[in-house]
Amino acid sequence: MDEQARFEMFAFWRTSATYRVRVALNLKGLKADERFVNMEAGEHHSENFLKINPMGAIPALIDRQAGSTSPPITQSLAILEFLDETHPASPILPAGIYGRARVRSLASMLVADTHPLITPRVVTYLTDEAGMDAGAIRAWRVNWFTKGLLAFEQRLATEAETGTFCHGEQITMADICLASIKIVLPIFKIDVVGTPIINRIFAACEQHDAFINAAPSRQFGAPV
Ligand SMILES: N[C@@H](CCC(=O)N[C@@H](CS)C(=O)NCC(=O)O)C(=O)O
Repeated sequence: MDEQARFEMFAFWRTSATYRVRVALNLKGLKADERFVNMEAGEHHSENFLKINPMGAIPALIDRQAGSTSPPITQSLAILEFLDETHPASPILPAGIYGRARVRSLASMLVADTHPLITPRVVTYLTDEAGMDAGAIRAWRVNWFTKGLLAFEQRLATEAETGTFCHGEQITMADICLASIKIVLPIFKIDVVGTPIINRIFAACEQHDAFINAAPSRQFGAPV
């Protein structure tokens, strides 16, 4: 029988936020036993899951070190920081304080200012309460993905720290968050044009096993 992994993660195959954590775990050579939360069946709204995350959002990570179990850690960026603090090898933040601030800022542009606008809970509200039809929902998604990615591209194009990856030659949280947005665009059949640096960086990430193995299509529950 396989040894129990140190981490337990509440996950669903196609979620962008879970992908971020999977990439970070892979980069650091860590494993998590995944607990499948079927979002299509609404399991993230179940009483049991709301005890894990009252926001009803995935992922949530539990650290079960020998002899103790952590409270659920939610919010992918908080989880990435937690993993980086507890497992500093293969860091996902740069060494300098200004670099760290830049990487956190880039990551937040996508995780805090872009992705939340296209989550199922927002789209459900827009459809059911605001009466938006499929065309209006598509325009909404295109708008927020485009605004977020073009602003991100502008920073990459104008800031000297940009390298092979978003911040120099090392994969950081900014690359993880960027890839987490790029991987969901095809699901929505959206193509944001005018982002050559983003495309180059994403192509570099896609060569890396940590990203390859985190691909939604490779996860339990993904359509064959
Ligand atoms: N800011 C959160 C976002 C979590 C989140 O919204 N996850 C999505 C899947 S990518 C979710 O569970 N959505 C449920 C819903 O919107 O109802 C994070 O980065 O962890």
